[in-house]
Amino acid sequence: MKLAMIGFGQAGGKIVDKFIEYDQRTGGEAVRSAVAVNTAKADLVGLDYVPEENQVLIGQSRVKGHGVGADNELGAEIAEEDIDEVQGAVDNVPIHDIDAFLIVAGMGGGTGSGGAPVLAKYLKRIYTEPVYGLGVLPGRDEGGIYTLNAARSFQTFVREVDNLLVFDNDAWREAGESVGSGYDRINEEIVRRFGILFGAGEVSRGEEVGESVVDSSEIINTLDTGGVSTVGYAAEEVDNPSGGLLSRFKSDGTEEVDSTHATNRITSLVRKAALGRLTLPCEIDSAERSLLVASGPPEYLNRKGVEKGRKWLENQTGSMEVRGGDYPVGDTDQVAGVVLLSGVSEVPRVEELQEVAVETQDNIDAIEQESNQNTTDLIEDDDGELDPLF
Ligand SMILES: Nc1nc2c(ncn2[C@@H]2O[C@H](COP(=O)(O)OP(=O)(O)OP(=O)(O)O)[C@@H](O)[C@H]2O)c(=O)[nH]1
Ligand SMILES: [Mg+2]
Repeated sequence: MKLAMIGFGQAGGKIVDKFIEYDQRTGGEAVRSAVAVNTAKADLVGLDYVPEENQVLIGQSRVKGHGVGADNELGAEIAEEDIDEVQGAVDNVPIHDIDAFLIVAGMGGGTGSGGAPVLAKYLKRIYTEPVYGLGVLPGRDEGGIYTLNAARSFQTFVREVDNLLVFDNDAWREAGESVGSGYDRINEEIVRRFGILFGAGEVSRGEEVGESVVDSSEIINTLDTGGVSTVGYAAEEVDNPSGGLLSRFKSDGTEEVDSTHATNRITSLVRKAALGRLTLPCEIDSAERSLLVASGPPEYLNRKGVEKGRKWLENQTGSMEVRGGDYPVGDTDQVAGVVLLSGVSEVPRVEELQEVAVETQDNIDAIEQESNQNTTDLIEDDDGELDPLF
């Protein structure tokens, strides 16, 4: 699937940068073009792969290139004011050649969490291609302002995009890890999962064609539920290309992969992917639609494994809308199963954020009421009548 990726804010830019690096490393072609938008100059300078002409510094007159300091209302205002500058970079995207837009942003800060929903709304007005989001939720230990930003921005972002793919930093942090090296590891986990998912559906890359290759329209149909999506992943090392313990010899002396083993491997990887740690933990039977992708050397992929995996996933999710297929990758020694669960509704972390958003709104209302009351008290006469202020 060919994407125009737009990284908004620091996390967004770094993750898009990593996607390009991943594509180059694996020969993938998911990132057709890449744009990075930020209010902080230093964050843009730190990018290695997003081309300089596609790096957009917004809000210069307001924050002088120093970022918005986790003020997501300011982030949203600046995005609205400077949307033409973002459009200038989007003009470089060969729209006829992309299947969708993907806006990537951390939901806890100011620039990405405020700006990403504004950009999504704008792109949807101008273009007919689907606009997806990849939203990164902050860790619970990051503090109140980050949770609050995420709580507010998440709801707006879900509303504006055609589907919001979510990665929850909180489910992926590890004790004792420094923030910097932690993000490097986490970003690697992000691009591996979404890289296989979006890399699928590209048969034009001159690789061997698999038995039932995933088409980008199947990814789009799966994401058509709208709402929130999550991704699972599991992989196993194999000997490539000439087999090992799990292979047998063909009559001409060359080795061949045992197809029963290959089938079982795929179905077990699908189970592990769906039942293991998801990018956003949730009840998998609350998914409306799902898609499974089996990726790896073509010898190790087979239709039967995918079919059995699909049946299993139908049972688990209680949904008939389970799509599936191969993503053959010549140059790898891993077979991987990736499961996309779309339109999930039972997500504890999202419910928690919604509660925070409601509570905060109640607090704001209460404070406003109180200050109105104080103002009223100040200008009320002894007779209880309101006097005009001037
Ligand atoms: N997975 C991941 N998350 C990150 C990374 N950097 C930051 N985050 C998360 O993203 C959230 C937002 O941080 P930034 O992206 O730095 O914020 P910003 O959009 O640049 O906004 P301001 O810095 O406030 O202008 C944080 O709360 C972190 O949870 C990263 O490299 N990877
Ligand atoms: Mg920043």
